[in-house]
Amino acid sequence: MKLVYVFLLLLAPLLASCQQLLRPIDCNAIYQQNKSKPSGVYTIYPNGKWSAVKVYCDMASEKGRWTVFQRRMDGKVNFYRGWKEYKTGFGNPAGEYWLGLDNIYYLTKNKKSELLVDMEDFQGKKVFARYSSFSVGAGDGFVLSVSGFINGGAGDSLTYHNGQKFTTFDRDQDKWPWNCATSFLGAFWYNSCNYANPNGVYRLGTNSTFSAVGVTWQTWKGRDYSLKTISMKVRPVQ
Ligand SMILES: [Ca+2]
Repeated sequence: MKLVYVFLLLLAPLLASCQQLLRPIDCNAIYQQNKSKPSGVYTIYPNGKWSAVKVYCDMASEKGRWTVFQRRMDGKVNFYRGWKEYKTGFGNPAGEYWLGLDNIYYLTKNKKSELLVDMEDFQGKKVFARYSSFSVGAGDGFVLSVSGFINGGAGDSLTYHNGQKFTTFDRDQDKWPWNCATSFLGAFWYNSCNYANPNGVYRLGTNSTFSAVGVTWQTWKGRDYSLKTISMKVRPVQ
């Protein structure tokens, strides 16, 4: 009988590593399994075996390993959505999508993580903003913690949002007397209100009718330029 226990004890670490192989928690785990895997859509398990979700893994930018949790590229998905969908996620992992606040929370919960925000304008110019520390808090606030800005040409439009709760049109948790989500037609960690509006209305570049409602990163292109692409991605710090 005792031998069986010893055997099981020896087996436990092996089983644990099999779990990791079968159910990678994020794109970093997928990369660690096979460092030559290309960028693309993969299934990850941010919170155990029942939490399978498809994501886009960026295995190229800044040495890869990134789990993309937000992506705009063609305006095919409507991002003006309510609390429930921002909590659980929506869209198409091969195209535009939002991974969900619950998943972003699980991805950053137990390990020091960093954030990369890649973006491109309609002239094909690409820049980025990187943050050496990123996490999303527990509970219905989903408070944003972001710091350690590294400039890839985009400027810092996110530090202003540090410490803020997440706001949608049907859940106002921002610092403004009105609701920033209904005023700027997005959903975000609004303060009062924003320098970045990555979940705003997809528009074709410069458009000042209804100011600042586009997919904006103000420190790069100002309030009234809506970006061609933007993606937000997270990975554990090595
Ligand atoms: Ca408010």
